Order: sequence, then structure tokens, then C-alpha cells
Amino acid sequence: MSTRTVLGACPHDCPDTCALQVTVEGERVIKVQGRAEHPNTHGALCTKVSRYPERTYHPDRVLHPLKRVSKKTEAPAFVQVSWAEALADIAARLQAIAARDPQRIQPYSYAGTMGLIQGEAMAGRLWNALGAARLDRTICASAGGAGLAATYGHKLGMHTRHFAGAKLIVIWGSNSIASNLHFWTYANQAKREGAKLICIDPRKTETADKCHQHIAVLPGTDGALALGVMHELITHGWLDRAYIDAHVEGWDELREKALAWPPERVAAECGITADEVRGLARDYGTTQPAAIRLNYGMQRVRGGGNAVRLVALLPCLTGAWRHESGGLLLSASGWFAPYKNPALERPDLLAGRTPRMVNMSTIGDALLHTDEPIEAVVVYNSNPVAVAPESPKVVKGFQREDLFTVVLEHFMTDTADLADYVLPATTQLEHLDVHTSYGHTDVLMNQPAIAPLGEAKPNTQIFRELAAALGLTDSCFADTDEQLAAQAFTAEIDLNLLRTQGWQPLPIPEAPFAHGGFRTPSGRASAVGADYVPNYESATSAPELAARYPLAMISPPARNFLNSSFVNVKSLRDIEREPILEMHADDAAARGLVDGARVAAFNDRGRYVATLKVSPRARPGVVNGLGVWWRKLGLDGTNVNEVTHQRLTDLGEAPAFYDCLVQVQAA
Ligand SMILES: Nc1nc2c(c(=O)[nH]1)N[C@H]1C(S)=C(S)[C@@H](COP(=O)(O)OP(=O)(O)OC[C@H]3O[C@@H](n4cnc5c(=O)[nH]c(N)nc54)[C@H](O)[C@@H]3O)O[C@H]1N2
Ligand SMILES: Nc1nc2c(c(=O)[nH]1)N[C@H]1C(S)=C(S)[C@@H](COP(=O)(O)OP(=O)(O)OC[C@H]3O[C@@H](n4cnc5c(=O)[nH]c(N)nc54)[C@H](O)[C@@H]3O)O[C@H]1N2
Ligand SMILES: [Mo]
Repeated sequence: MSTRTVLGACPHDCPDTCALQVTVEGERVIKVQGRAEHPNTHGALCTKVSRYPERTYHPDRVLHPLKRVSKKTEAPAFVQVSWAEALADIAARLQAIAARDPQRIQPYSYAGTMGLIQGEAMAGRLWNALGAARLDRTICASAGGAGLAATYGHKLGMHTRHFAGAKLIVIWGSNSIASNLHFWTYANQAKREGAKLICIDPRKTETADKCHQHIAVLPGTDGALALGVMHELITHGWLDRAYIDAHVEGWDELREKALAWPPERVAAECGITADEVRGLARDYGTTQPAAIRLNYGMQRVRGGGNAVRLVALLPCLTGAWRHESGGLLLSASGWFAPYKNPALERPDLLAGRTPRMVNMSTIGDALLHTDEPIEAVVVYNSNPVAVAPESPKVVKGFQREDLFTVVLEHFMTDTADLADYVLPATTQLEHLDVHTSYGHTDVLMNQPAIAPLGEAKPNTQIFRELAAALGLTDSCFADTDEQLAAQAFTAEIDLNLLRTQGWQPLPIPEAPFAHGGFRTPSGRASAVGADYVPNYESATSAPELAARYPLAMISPPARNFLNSSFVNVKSLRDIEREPILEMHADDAAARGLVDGARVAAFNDRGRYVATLKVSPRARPGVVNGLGVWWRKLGLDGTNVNEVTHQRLTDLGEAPAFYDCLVQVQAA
């Protein structure tokens, strides 16, 4: 049989955005590999995405439109219907709501695909034309994003590849080996060439195992640690005064705050030793080039935005930014902004209206509002019933019989189970897309490798047909995916190059802030107002709560899942086996719990059942509930978001998933 190779891009929510090489035999994809020629991908893929064919050809793929025939509180039952019937009925239901108030139609989407085309390009046009409610897409990165932007003026950072040249790498709130594998290759190269690697993480991750030092802070205390490091930089004179004078604003104010955080105070707040604070500061203050890989793990707490601000100021105080292998990387996504078309989603179709904005992170509460209620939700590229905080409320909201829910999906997820209609969407192997990245600075194209399976359609096509069924006639709804791709960027991005090479790098300076030039109004990195903000839920900030629920629970990703994606891929679930709660031996002994026991982590919000793993990966006082399982594939029909809360972060209005107290007992 003839085989051919198609150039692709990984669609997943991950900083690596790999360039793919897809091998097709006849009409079937037989292999998905990382492209050797793409520098950041360097021929390697993670375990998950190398299983992409298994996911695409999964026997459980939704391949036809499905209509619900059971009550929302009963076991889900669906019948297959034609596209014509589904679209006509959905359009009629949405039209009736729009006639009353289009803002009662709520789109809900996130990063199931990061593609610009299958993401919001056509969907956004439809919602704008209808005047549907807007969605504040905060669930992942908006606290850290806001913190970074408040400090540097935009989401900008170092080149990933330059980590290879650093002499010190601080991996702060990131399990890079699990969630940012291609960065790890560069860090490992630096390590081989003699760099010191320090990991700051409450959990002793597989990344911490490979670093020279691991500092196991209590969740949500990174801001205090950053102030403590600054205290030592100041008192030992490890500052680059010239860089600060020229390129930092608000330094005097920050200096005063930092001097209030001597190592002993920091140690007590962070649950570490004063020597760990001193040692970190010494390494950071006396080594150049020093690079910080910050990731979003450390901003999922009340003070996450300010913590990012304080950490992001460190390289401005030591002048680490002077070197191409010094500085910091949280996100590189802001580098793409000048090359993106801000009108791709056609905001002009709003015609002066400003529909209400609903925060996706508080969808549980939003669905339970009774005045001006949400009457319809259209979900695509997301699985809110599994991933949004405080799932007891999210489930209750989606169970409303008077809520009309449409879900575009590959699989019957926890959210699809609560839909009125499930519409079959194509995967990355079946549709066209273009991608930017938040870890590197290349634009990529994904070309379809095979025709859509069954009756699946790309998101764009579903929204095109829905727009037609709703009687929307603007010519923008006729744009093809090729045309959308051509409209996505400014003229500097060469679609022909994307088609033939697969990617195009942006021209970003090697050491972007060597001479300042931050994107703030003053051009200086801003320290104004940055301060440590303690958790909502911790022994010091909420002692009465901590008396009842003494364990801090974080819920970082399981390595072989991607948020809630891949949980249903058997070969990957077989590696993760079952939902795990890691606990330190002392905490287990104090509760009479043994390894392998079935336990419940609970608080006033809910009760999550998992298998206990007594493990040195957990520090005393902190349990690690590895996420994010599908509820129905977990134990007792729950997942870790059963116990998380909907209170928001200091900046960016993001969820505080890792700011969560629980107690644990045998289930
Ligand atoms: N395999 C895999 N890869 C992924 C994902 C996945 O689910 N699985 N998710 C993707 C997504 S959506 C994102 S946003 C990115 C980034 O995803 P991140 O959420 O940054 O993921 P991690 O790299 O696991 O980093 C989280 C780390 O932060 C630690 N942590 C938790 N609380 C704190 C704290 O208060 N302080 C500090 N210092 N550390 C803390 C956790 O223990 C964990 O090791 O990764 C992407 N890559
Ligand atoms: N407790 C806890 N909760 C968390 C986190 C945590 O660390 N702890 N992490 C949070 C983070 S960082 C994030 S980013 C969110 C992620 O939340 P989501 O963005 O909802 O991510 P996924 O769970 O991967 O769900 C994406 C869904 O999109 C579908 N999909 C993929 N491609 C397409 C497509 O082309 N078309 C359509 N129609 N569907 C598609 C997939 O099948 C999948 O079911 O979860 C958050 N939730
Ligand atoms: Mo995320």
C-alpha cells in the first residue's frame, strides 16, 4: 500500500507545540512522530501524543450526531440523529433564546486544541454576530499571565533553547519532564555542561529527582520565598545597581518590602529551612547566567499573580537579563501578538453591543444563578465538568433540565454525558489549523492527513452550518479553513513556507531585555505594588479551617494525561492505573492509613475518593491528588475537583486549584 507523509502540529495545551510528521498508509494514519528538523521538537514526542493514532481511531470516538433521550440526572442515553435534524433543532432552540436575550447563550471553550482556526476563528464570529455572552478564559494561565504582563508589559520571556547555556537553572513550579519535555532537553544539556539545577515545588516530582536540589515549599508561598531571596540579594550586595537604576521602576518600594522578609521569617512561612533560603539566594545572586523556568503550577493559588510578579523581578535585580542564557521564561505567547490579526473573530459583528462576560472558572456558580439565567451552553474544546473547580456545583448546573447544552467532542466526556446534543468533531489528523506557541516562537501549520472519520466535522464547519441554520448571512461565515488560515496572521507570516516547511520562526532578539526595553508604558520592569499575598486556605491564613482540614492539597497533572484528555486512552490509563493521592509517611501514620488504601479527601465542598500512595513525593502537610481524571473513570464517580473551590486569584481572576485544604480518611 502506498504511504505518504503529512506535516502537522501538535494541537495540545502544552508549551512545546511540536512539529509533527504523520505517516499515512492508504487512508489510515499509522504513525505520528516528532519532526527531527524542527529545532524545538528535535524528533521527539511525549508518550501521549505518540499515541495520537490510538486516540483518533479509538472505538469510543463519537462519529455521528447524538440526541439525548434520558433525564439529565439519569444514566445518559442518546440516539443517533442526522446532521440536518440536529442542526435544525439546535438552531430553533438557540433562536428562541436569542429572541429573548442572546446573552443567555453561553459559549464555553478552552484549549482542547490550541489551533487558531479550530479554536475561536469561526466560533467567535458566530457568537459576535448573535451577541451571545462572552467567556473570560481564565482557567489555566490568567493569574500568571496578568502578573507577567504587569511586570514586563506583556507575556514575554527567554528563548527555550538558551537554557542550554545557563550556569544555574531554577525550575520553579514546573514538572518539566512531565509537562514541558522539550525544555527539559535544554536544561539537561546545561546540566551536563556543569550547570546547577534547583527545583522549587511542594511535590518531589520526577523533575525534582533529576535536579541537584529540591526546595519543597508549602503551596502558595512562592511570593514570600522570592522576597526572601531579594532580602539576601540586598544584604549581600548581589544586585546589579546599574540595571536596576536604568530598567526597574518601583525598586525603593520593593526594597522596603523585601527587607521585612529575613530568611527565618520566610522559612516559617514556606515550611522550609532558613539555610535553604540563604543557599538559593547565594546561588542566584552569585551565578551568571542564571535562568528561571517558571511555570503555571505556582500561580494556581490566591496570590498567584503577585507571586509571578515577584519571581519575574529577580532577573531584573541581578541583571540576569543581560545574557541570552539568563532571565526568565513563563510564557512566550506575547511575542506573537504583533503578527496576529486582531479581527480574525470579527469583533465588528458585535455592532456596538457589549454582551455580559462570564468567567469560565466560576461556571458552577454561573449555571446556578437564577436571575437572568444561562439558558444554553455550547461547549467545544473543553471538558468543564471534569476540569472546572468545585465540580459538585458544576455537575448540578449542567444537570438543570431547563438548560440546553450542546457539546462538540471526540468522546463522551463527563460534559458530553450531560448534553442535549453531542456533535462529532474532527481531530488534528482530520482538519487544517495554524498554531502559535507559549513555549517557543515558531508559527506552525497542521495539514489534514486523512478525511474526517464517520460523520465528524471540523469545529469551523459545524459553526458555519449552525450560522446558516440560524439565518446569519454575513459572507465571513463562508470563509474556508484555508481562507481563515490566511487571515489569521499579518503578511510577515508566509503560508507557503508553513505549507512546505511546516513552521516559520519569528525574529526575536537573542537576549530580549539585555538593554531593558520592557513593554510597560515606562519601558521599565515594574515592581510597583507587587507583594506577597497568602493563600485563602492555609494554616496561617485560615487557622479555624485548618483545624478541621489540616492538609494542603495540590492537584498537578498526571504525566500520561493532558488535563482530562487521554484519560480514556487505555494504554495511557494503564500506566496511571487509578486516581492517586500521594501522602507523606508521617501524615499517613498519624491517620492509621497504609499504602494502597482507598481513601477520601474531603472538605465542606465535597469528597474525592482515590488510592493512597504513601510516598516521599509528598512533603509533610501536603497531599498530591494527581489530575485530572474523568469522573466516570475515577473511583466513586468523582475527581479531584470535587474539593477545589471557585474563589479567584489576586490578578487575572483565575482559579486557585492548589489553594485547597482537606482532611483524609479511609473511604
Ligand atoms: N503531561 C502533561 N503535560 C502538560 C499538562 C498535563 O496535564 N499533562 N498540562 C499542560 C497545561 S494545560 C499547562 S498550563 C502546562 C503547564 O502546566 P503546569 O500546571 O505548570 O504543570 P506542571 O509542569 O506539572 O507544573 C505544576 C507543578 O507545580 C507544582 N506546584 C503546585 N503548587 C505549587 C506552588 O504553590 N508553588 C510551586 N513552586 N509549585 C507548585 C506542582 O507540584 C507541579 O509539579 O503544561 C502542559 N503540559
Ligand atoms: N484540579 C485541577 N484542575 C485543573 C487543572 C489542575 O492542574 N488541577 N488544570 C487546569 C488547566 S491548566 C487547564 S488548561 C484546564 C484544561 O481544561 P480543558 O481545556 O477543558 O482541557 P481538557 O480537559 O484537555 O479538555 C479538552 C477537550 O477538548 C476536546 N477536543 C480536543 N480537540 C478538539 C477539537 O478539535 N474539537 C472539539 N470540539 N473538541 C476537541 C478533547 O477531546 C477534550 O475532551 O483544566 C484545569 N483544571
Ligand atoms: Mo493549562
